[in-house]
Amino acid sequence: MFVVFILEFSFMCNMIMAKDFAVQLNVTTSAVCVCSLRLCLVKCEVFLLFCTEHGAEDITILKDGLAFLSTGLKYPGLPSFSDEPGKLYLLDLLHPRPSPLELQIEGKLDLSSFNPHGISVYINETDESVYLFVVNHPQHKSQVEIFRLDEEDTLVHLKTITHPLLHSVNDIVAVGVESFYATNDHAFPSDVLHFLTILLGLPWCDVVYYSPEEVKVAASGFLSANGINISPDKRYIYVSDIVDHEIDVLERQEDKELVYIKSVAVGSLCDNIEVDHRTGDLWMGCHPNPIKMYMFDPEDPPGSEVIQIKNIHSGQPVVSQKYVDDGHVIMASSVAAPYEGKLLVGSVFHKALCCDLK
Ligand SMILES: *[C@@H]1O[C@H](CO)[C@@H](O)[C@H](O)[C@H]1NC(C)=O
Ligand SMILES: *[C@@H]1O[C@H](CO)[C@@H](O)[C@H](O)[C@H]1NC(C)=O
Ligand SMILES: [Ca+2]
Ligand SMILES: [Ca+2]
Ligand SMILES: [Ca+2]
Repeated sequence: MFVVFILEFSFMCNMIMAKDFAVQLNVTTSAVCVCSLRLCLVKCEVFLLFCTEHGAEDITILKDGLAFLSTGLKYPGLPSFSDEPGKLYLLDLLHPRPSPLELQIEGKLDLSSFNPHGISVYINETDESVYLFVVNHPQHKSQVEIFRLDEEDTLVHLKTITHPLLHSVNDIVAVGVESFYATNDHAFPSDVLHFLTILLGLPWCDVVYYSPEEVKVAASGFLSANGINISPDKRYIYVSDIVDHEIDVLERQEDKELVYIKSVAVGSLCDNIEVDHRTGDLWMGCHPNPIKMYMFDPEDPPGSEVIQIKNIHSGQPVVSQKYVDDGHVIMASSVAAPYEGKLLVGSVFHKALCCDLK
């Protein structure tokens, strides 16, 4: 209970200290006035994963239209409407009527405590094998699971990775069959100490590089590092510094360090980042009012917001809001993944939407 209170309080403080608090409140209350909302809403189909609603915290889509969904996250302080373990789903967007297919997991992984969070895919271009990397929190610990996709609906569990530097992992981006960059959303595993860093505005969260040969802090200086992804040319890494309301651009170096290039303000608390394979545009599922996530009230639900950044490497990146919702269609959006005119929107504990972008 104490931890829940601390988390709620920390988010309240962030919101109150945020420079654009008023604007954000407006986003939720005036949601229905935004034209793009109507356009998108009319064309969104709602997927209910299972018959109830278990969230799809992270989603990523391959170039051939296969989408992976991570569902059923249990995160301290946030609602979860299921006692069942988390599951991974596959959705074929090229199918005329896509519907989520549960992925079967083979291997030694304990499925009864499976609690999947951020995900990322790595493809070996030589033999086209697909590796799925999943942040997992059994008993609220942090570890990374690596799977290989075999046949159509089976994931073979290859490896569990734990390391003291990987203490509060939120999301990952795979850069090899056994290597990745991971964000820590807490500066310390302890909620109380983390809360203090947020309250004092200390940007002590980091991004960690992992490979079997080397594990190290690759970048630091984040208030709370959440979503992470990579540019289509693999040169840049994007990190959502969620509490700081910005997306940070970092450049990869030979020695695996990430060098800070710039930050792009997004005016919202953006969670996961997906990158359009063709255009390089960034798409984020964001939380316009996270207080409502922590103090969950079905009568006054948390809203959702999808933000896109075009031309992020230019002198003038274009930040635009592509979808907003006061929570009556989808609550707590955490990811927005584009694919050939379609957009999948997932959420921390609610459902997933499939929208047509027109
Ligand atoms: C909120 O939105 C209304 C209507 O769009 C606008 O008139 C008002 O100035 C906005 N308030 C803030 C604080 O942005
Ligand atoms: C990629 O696949 C090829 C062909 O199967 C294999 O020889 C190679 O070792 C793989 N690369 C990695 C990094 O596993
Ligand atoms: Ca991810
Ligand atoms: Ca920052
Ligand atoms: Ca996240």
